[in-house]
Amino acid sequence: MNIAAKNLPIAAEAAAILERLGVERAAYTGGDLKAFSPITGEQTASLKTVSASDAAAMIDRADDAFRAWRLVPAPKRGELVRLFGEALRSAKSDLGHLVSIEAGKSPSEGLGEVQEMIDICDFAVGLSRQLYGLTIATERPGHRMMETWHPLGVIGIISAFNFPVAVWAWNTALALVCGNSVVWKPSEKTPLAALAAQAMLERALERFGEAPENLAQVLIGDRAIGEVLVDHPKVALVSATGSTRMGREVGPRLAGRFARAILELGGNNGGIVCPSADLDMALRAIAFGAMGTAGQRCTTLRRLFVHDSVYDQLVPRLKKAYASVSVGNPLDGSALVGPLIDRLAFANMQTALADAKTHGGTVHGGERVETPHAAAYYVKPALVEMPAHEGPVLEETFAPILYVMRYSDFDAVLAQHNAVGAGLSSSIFTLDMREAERFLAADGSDCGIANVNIGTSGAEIGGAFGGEKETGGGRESGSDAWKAYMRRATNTINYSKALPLAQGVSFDI
Ligand code: UN1
Repeated sequence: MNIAAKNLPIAAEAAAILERLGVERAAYTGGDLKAFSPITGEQTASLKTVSASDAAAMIDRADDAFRAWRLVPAPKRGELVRLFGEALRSAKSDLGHLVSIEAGKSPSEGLGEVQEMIDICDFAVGLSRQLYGLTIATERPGHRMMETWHPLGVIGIISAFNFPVAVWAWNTALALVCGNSVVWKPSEKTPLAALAAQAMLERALERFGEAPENLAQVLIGDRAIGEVLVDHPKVALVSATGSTRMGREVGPRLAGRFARAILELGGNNGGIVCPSADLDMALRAIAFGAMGTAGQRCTTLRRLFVHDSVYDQLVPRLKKAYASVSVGNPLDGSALVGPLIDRLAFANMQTALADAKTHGGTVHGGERVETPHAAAYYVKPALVEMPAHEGPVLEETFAPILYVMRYSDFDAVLAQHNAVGAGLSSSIFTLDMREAERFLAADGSDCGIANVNIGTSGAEIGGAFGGEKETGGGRESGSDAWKAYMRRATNTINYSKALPLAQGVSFDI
């Protein structure tokens, strides 16, 4: 971390980083969108926003860029993403620090977010030589059948405050190697990190030299600007991260114009601690999963089912960890839990805790931690012992609340684990291979991510990221997620002198 910068007020620190990263001052001064740091609650900048008509024109220009970029060979497109990864490597500490300033993450988590960007760049560079189609056996003699993957169009990205730059990078790195242009609407709560990340891509574009203008653009603005992206006929795919409520609006609008959607919505992630679990390991995994990033990851552990036989060993230790965890300014030293993003997040947390009490829950923690900054919202993470799987337990509250419940029967707990709307991430802690395999089987966890002996959060690049049910069904970043960013053509070529018809049909004229 930049020790010298510590003495600067947070706004000056952010400005110094932006300047080092080459973002023009005019972009974040004198505008109408105010940016804040949740660390102190103070204003960091005021950004210029775009109007709806500007946004539409920018999307039109992105379509022009797409038409040129799609003709650049994929491995060459990969070279741009390789340069992007290099720019990110050189800016890692500055960008990580800015993520901490804007999202309130610990230095290690801020840097981790940038590392995740670098990792997806490496992944995408390799992918740029592996956008494979199949050759398929055909029933017709003298014919060849194959599939080809082509670039798709303008890709719209709507990202959330909690991963202000990594999720954009997941989408952008894949979209670019797949031959698409990108238009990004970042969260209004973290626009400075967006400007900085965009500047890194622009640095790469400059070094690359031959990319069309407007290949990647940022739309700074409010919800109405996001709507322009969702409704614009030239946007072929929108990848949107946010609440299930947001997805319920975005999904049908995209479907209405037959555009593609990658939806990364809420998570209400569960963990099961079985009788044979390594409790030391489970304790650490649960602590990071539930309290890390102040409970503001979509993969945060929110529901914990503990077997009766180990409940009285594990839960007192967990309570101790909750009582002693350091909460405070994440840039000041060793605090593991930083602030909530804003007052509303704090209010939502308090509402959920009050609701939990009316359902018979016993709440440990959850109170505000006072700091000199009246507009910053720090809380003690809350561990809530619940008598039943009901009430607020069934909903995602984007705050550090872990609901803990007892169980005695494995089949019953598996059913309960799956009995929520969301289906993002899940974990089981067990040394019993029957339980572990059952959790991963067709009748096990119904989530897009199912883990054994690790927590629900902190997925790495390489695996497909996303979830089922109300999480929206989208997959990003790893595995074959790239296919969503391309269109598939099936090609059948006849190199014979006859014209046999498939299915033995005859049509002789
Ligand atoms: C998110 O919270 O939107 O698995 C993304 C994780 C991170 C990504 C989280 N790699 O927790």
